[in-house]
Amino acid sequence: MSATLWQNATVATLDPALDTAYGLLPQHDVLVRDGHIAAIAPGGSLEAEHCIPLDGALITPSLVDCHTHLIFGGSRANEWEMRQNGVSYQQISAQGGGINSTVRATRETDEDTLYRLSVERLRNFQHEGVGLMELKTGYGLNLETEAKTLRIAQRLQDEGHIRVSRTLLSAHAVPPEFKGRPDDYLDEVIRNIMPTLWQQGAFDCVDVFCENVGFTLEQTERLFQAARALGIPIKGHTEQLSLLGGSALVAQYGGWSADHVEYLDEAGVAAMAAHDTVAVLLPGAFYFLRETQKPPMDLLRQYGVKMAVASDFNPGTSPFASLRLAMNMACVQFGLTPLEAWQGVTVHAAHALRRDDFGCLKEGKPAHFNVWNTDTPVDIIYELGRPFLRHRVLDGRITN
Ligand code: DI6
Ligand code: FE
Repeated sequence: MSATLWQNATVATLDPALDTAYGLLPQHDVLVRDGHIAAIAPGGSLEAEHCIPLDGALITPSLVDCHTHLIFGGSRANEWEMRQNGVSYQQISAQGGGINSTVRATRETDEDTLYRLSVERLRNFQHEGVGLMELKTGYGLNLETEAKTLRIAQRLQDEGHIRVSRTLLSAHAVPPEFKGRPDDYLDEVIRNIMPTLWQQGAFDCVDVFCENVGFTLEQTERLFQAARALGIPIKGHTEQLSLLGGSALVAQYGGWSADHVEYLDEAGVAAMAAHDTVAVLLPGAFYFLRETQKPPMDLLRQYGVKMAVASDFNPGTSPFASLRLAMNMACVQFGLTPLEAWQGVTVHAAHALRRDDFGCLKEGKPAHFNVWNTDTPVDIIYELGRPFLRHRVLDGRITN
């Protein structure tokens, strides 16, 4: 049995059971045995054959990005340039732009190329200490390409780049071959795409874009009923651009998280609190779309809804491969405290994925943690661009 002692660290456990901010334990040692945290104890009280002195450096849990659309082909940079030059979104859409331009490119890009692109897009997240990432489909919109996307997600984990949670977002948009027939496409998702891929064990949770420009509340519920019948966990993109009641629906179906939630009302907040549905805040899209309606922060706090923060990395509305940037934006734009932002990418993000192997640091959990070149958690959010990460550790092994 090999054991490693990480000595004299400032340990921000983020353990909700501790009553200090950040669950902070200064001058503590962390003992790792067989890939798990065997003990966290005051410095000098533990021994091991292999010691790594840290001189007060910060240890935190691995970061968790619980909402991304990382796997896609093509680029929409040209569309953004057109928009900045005054071309309207309708004109761009009429020329085949928007989500469906990414769908076309994702279908056309071969699997190895798409995999290599994804590895490249992951790199900055790895440098930021992200250990677990949720990856959505939703740029395939047919069985073949949704399956291809999920194989790539699995391969990113199998080849050691990152741990993944795989989400089926086939109900993201209506693909061109079903243009004007959203219910027929939804039938295809419910009868073919979702059950086929679920039977293969290809994904962990199903998602939907419930919005005026996506799927209606009724269509969303039809998807959730079909998912429930198969025992598939659900979540939703809800209340991003308007109030449809999608978040409350997600909660009623016992959903893991309702994501975006800028237009959420008190009834929705209450439903989420009652069902332990996490509110996933996505300030990157809010910023990039120049939105003005902020999530109801005071209500979320008042009802004790857990809040996560994620990158929403995608080519249309949040092309930012940085969870640290999302943390900063969540603080500056939505008014989160730095502590809330830290909880949002650790304990609450792990809960949004129902993954208790990640989240906080405590005895018995897998040793997924980061060592940073600072002793102050707020530095990671405050001084963007400075590469604070010293080590990214997964299952007790240094991965960088
Ligand atoms: N909400 C969004 O902001 C993105 N998807 C979603 O459901 C947009 C994705 C894109 O434009 O490619
Ligand atoms: Fe999204």
